[in-house]
Amino acid sequence: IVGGKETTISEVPYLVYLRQSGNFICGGSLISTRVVLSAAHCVYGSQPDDYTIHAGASRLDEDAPVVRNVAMFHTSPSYSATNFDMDVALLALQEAVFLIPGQVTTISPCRNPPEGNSYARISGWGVTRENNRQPAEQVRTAMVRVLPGAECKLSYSGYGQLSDSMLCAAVRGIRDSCSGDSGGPLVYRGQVCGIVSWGFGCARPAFPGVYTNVASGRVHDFIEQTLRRIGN
Ligand code: 4AZ
Repeated sequence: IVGGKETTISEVPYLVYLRQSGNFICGGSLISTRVVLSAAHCVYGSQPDDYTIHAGASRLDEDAPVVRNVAMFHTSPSYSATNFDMDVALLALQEAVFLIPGQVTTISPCRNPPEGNSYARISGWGVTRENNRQPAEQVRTAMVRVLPGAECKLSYSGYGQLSDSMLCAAVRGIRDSCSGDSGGPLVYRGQVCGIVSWGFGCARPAFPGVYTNVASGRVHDFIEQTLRRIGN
């Protein structure tokens, strides 16, 4: 997170992080006790048994109170590793994350996309400057502006097509998600409306962060159908 501030996991209790082979790689959101919503690019080409999900921890350097293995990935068959269309994945956990009140809770996928120019919360352990290499040790958060669709498209005209499965958010030049925040939530009115996906650099005035638009038809259908299929 660029331009944000430190917070604690109790303020964002649905936020988890993913490790692959022991290394921090991405964020995610608990949408039920056994399912994490994240980005397809966080798991693409990898195996579930290389991953662990860490919940209830504010810091990367502490032992998380809840660590779970991943039973299965569900990635949209429409995911494109070239243009990040449909950058959404559901991670089915081997065991439930027990809900300790006030410590770990779930968040629902968004049904209606946030209106342009509304503000939404992003959070994660990603780098605090574009050129940093190390993630933040303590979880961070920022409020960012959801851009009207036309402003989003205009920002990336010349960099290929933005699809209806994407939305843009940032405070241009000041606040943005960045490397390591991928897979984590953009939260509006208590629901997860975006998944950190991609962008050109971080907090550049001309280039907002791009998020998977959870309420868009194709993304919402994929989430609903997958949850029904795996029995949630
Ligand atoms: C990344 O590399 C990344 N500014 C995540 C978010 C953004 C850019 C890059 C958006 O994971």
